[in-house]
Amino acid sequence: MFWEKELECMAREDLEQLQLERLQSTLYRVGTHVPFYRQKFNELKVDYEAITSLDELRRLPFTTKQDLRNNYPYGLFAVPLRDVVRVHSSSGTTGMATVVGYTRNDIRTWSNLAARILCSAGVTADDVIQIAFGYGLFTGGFGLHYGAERLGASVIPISSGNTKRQIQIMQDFKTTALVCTPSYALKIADVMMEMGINPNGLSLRYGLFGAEPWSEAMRREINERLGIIATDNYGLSEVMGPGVAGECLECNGLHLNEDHFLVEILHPATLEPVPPGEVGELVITTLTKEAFPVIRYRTRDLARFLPGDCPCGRTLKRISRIMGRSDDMLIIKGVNVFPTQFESVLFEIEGTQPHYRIIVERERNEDKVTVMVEAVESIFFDEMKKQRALVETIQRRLASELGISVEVKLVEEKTLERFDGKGSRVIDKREF
Ligand code: DLL
Repeated sequence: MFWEKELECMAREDLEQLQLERLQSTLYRVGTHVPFYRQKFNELKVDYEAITSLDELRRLPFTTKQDLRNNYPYGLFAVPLRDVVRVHSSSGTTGMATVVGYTRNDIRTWSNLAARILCSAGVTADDVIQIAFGYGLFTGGFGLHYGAERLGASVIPISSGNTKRQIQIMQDFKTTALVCTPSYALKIADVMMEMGINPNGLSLRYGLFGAEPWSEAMRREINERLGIIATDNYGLSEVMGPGVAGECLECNGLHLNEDHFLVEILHPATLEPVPPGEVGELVITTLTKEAFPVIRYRTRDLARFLPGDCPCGRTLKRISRIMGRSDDMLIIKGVNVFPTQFESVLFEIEGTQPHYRIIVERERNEDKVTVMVEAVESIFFDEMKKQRALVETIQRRLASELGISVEVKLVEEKTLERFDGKGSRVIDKREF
């Protein structure tokens, strides 16, 4: 099922021609309207009007989060405020927030791309879609809301939180698609169990999750517990919000909306392209944004291009799940690991619940990692031997798959805090 088949299934040659034309007009837009870019182009002696191939993208300057902060709040806008109909702000998980703006056309494009994401993940005009992302400065709620309306689905703009009410509404309004963070989907599944509600008795069929890293193991868990098909979708406010990339029902990587975004995958240190199929940092250039175009924005998000064609027929390139942000990577005793790698191991072990925390400390000049994980209730009534065996299994699996030794603490069910929005499962107490 396609939203814009002629664009989603374009021949590569035609797509590249479209990208080049759009890149040229974006460069003109920022070169003439944004002093920051005009200055950067001058410094690097880039004549943006002479860019005639996509390969020349590599000559263009990067944009970083710091550049956005230096130009807070409106310095990078390419249109006067009079033409801006909406502002949003990044969640500011890693420091001061940044502000982004949209023209009326930008909102139209965004709604269209969000509709494209929803449609490829199975949602149609016949669906009742519950949007449990926060509405506000965060782009998740409004972005997917406008997309769902554009698609013609019936939208329940419930926002996040108040989980029991979410479930009540899901039951009463016969919700067929749930949109939120994967962490919140798990919380909803937990609370549903507590309320004695069987998800099979609901109308829920699809779940579209994003805004934070998650693992294949977590997808399986959510699919089983809610009885749905869960897909992943990716975006960031600096570039637009949700709608940058999303999975189709093949559930095998996220199609990039390449007609609106040029995506490079670069080595985070050398900033050279990584060899095909290797993991690197996504660097994104917007091709159609009017109010807030960005050139080579360094997202810090790590992923790889997936090879091969997708059986769905879309020709838009796919990326893997986002493994994490380069700033989330933990270096433990010199080994690089991402929280999602812990998650993949923990979710596979019988006797544990999908709730955990990773605590990193420094003791006598050595990194020490403690993993707190919720265990099924029965284990605490069993002999100590069983608890010990579970702890040892977790330690062994983490050691063999991540190459680090950790302490494991089993905690009772429901002792770790749940998340309504983006989860944060790492507590790093080391001082650098
Ligand atoms: O999280 C936009 C969004 C809303 C995407 C709803 C999808 C659904 P920000 O608050 O600016 O925007 O945060 C962006 O979140 O750089 C990634 O690190 C992370 N992120 C977003 N989607 C995913 C995903 C929204 N599917 C930051 N997988 C990004 C992993 C994700 N990380």
